[in-house]
Amino acid sequence: EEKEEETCSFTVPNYACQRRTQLHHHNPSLSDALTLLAENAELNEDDGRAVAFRRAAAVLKALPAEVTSVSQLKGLPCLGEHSLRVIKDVLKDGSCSEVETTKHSQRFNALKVLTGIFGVGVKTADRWIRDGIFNLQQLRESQTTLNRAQQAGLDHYEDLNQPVTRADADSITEIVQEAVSSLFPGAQVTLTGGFRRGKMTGHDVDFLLTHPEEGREEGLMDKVVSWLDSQGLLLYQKTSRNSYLESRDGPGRPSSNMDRFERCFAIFKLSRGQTSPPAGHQWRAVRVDLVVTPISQFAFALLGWTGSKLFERELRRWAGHEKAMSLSSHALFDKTQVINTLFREINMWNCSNHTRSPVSEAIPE
Ligand code: DCP
Ligand code: MG
Repeated sequence: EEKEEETCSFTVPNYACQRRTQLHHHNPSLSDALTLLAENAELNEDDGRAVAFRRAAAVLKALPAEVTSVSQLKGLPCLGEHSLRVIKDVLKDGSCSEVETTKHSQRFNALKVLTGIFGVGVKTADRWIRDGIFNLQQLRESQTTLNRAQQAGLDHYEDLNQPVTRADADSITEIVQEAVSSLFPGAQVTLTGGFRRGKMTGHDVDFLLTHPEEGREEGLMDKVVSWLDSQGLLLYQKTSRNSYLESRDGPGRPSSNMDRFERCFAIFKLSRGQTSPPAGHQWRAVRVDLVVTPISQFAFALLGWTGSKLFERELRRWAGHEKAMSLSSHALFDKTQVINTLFREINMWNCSNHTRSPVSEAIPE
């Protein structure tokens, strides 16, 4: 009887957004191995493979006990041949040669260090590697021209690759809160991202700003950013405006991963007293994202910005495949109704112009 229990297999729902996943779980060595391969795939712009490894890692994180044999995984979703091979190796030898080779490869490490610079993506990092630049020292010594973001990223590399603590996040929340409520009474600040999920550390601090009256959020970002800047609290900032209505994937087509809210990518200068910078330092640099949303889209923005990235991706996939709905950080659409509305509009246009006979609706309501 005991033996049967030992080899008893697990079941988990198909989509990550249907599962409860704890930060601390039973299979860290397996999920770490798969996550490293996902990271490597991302650094090599192989998104399909990256998502497959991320999904496999997420399944292992959701299991109620430690896996001791691959036979327990029979019938679980998201575990492809490649992931199963990695799992089998780790269970048998404690490590997987593909993971070890990747972990020690020059290209993987160079890509990690270079994309670890704020403002540097995989394309830039890959170009630098082809130019013989593999680390920060080589980058500093080279004649490479950096843009403003990359220069700030390189200047504050140490700080920005140091985890942001909950205390840092709280200090920054206070600062942003103070700025917003003195400049825009009634406007609201909400901490999102990993800290909203209860994580104790993160790579940045994410905020949503809104105003309970639609339209009153206009001008909020400019004022807040100017105030923060005038107080000497910003080491870097770049603000992009809201482009939702004019975008190709605008209201009816929320397809792209990136949302289109007005957004500020900033690097805060957080002083001693506000938090605990490294010993001997008076302040530390912290990455902060500020996003402004009209109240009518706030719920979707809050859901979309709480993460994790895989959770959001899976929630959208579930909405699309299982509910025929389209979810973004801006809105939730019933796809059948959107299509029918389109057909109705075409018919109205055709009939009023007497050009064609009506087309039928695609999906009966
Ligand atoms: N997000 C998104 N699409 C974007 C930007 C963000 O879906 N273009 C969502 C998913 C993220 C959340 O917003 O979980 C915040 O982004 P972060 O990159 O800051 O991720 P986390 O806050 O989850 O992680 P960390 O703790 O490392 O900051
Ligand atoms: Mg974050």
